[in-house]
Amino acid sequence: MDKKIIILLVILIAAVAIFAAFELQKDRTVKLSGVEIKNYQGQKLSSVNDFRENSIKGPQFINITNYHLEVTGLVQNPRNYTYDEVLNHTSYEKVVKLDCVEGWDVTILWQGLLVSDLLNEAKPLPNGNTVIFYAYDNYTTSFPISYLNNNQILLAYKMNNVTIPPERGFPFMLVAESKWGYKWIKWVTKIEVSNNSTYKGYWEIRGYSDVGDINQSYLGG
Ligand SMILES: Nc1nc2c(c(=O)[nH]1)N[C@H]1C(S)=C(S)[C@@H](COP(=O)(O)O)O[C@H]1N2
Ligand SMILES: [Mo]
Repeated sequence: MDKKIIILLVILIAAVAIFAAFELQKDRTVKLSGVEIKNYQGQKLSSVNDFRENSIKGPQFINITNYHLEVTGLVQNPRNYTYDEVLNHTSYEKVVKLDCVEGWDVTILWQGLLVSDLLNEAKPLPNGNTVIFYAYDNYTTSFPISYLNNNQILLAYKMNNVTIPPERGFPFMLVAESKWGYKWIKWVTKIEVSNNSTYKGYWEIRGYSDVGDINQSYLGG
């Protein structure tokens, strides 16, 4: 081979290596729009940065100007909310721990609205026994409607007092209290009332428990 070509190749490989090394050095810290709180009523909280990013398609960056949250399916009154319209509901907060099946957990102060308030506005039909959540990355998961109505389940827009960052599910993440992390759907775009009580979401179809209770194994069930 021509000497010049070999030199050029060496330079090219070196450039790629330097670029890759630089990318790896980049700060992986999630940027926040405020000061995250670390304690709540004497309880020590985890940080937004203590999560491990393992989403099926990586972080999703939703443009809020085009965003809508749809509440649809077996309802009398289907709704299509803008981000501000969703925020314009009574807000609630509670400290809840998320347990991922990978073995890590985070304890966070969540702020959001009650899923049951959205459902009440849409007026589920009597045969609507299941609620299917859809996300921007095509992730889905589902719950019995009674779980959402009886446990004050939050659709969160803030964690530790700051707006949920894109990496963690902006604009909305479901706080699926007492359920494994894979039921805590991020980047929620649609809430569908259904009569399909055996619906299986993204991980459920791949063998994870549909009930997904943290006091039971996530495999089978
Ligand atoms: N839309 C969407 N929501 C999702 C996921 C995902 O891949 N896509 N991953 C789930 C899993 S497995 C966990 S543990 C939690 C927290 O994930 P994170 O640490 O990647 O934020 O989000 C859940 N919600
Ligand atoms: Mo997870």
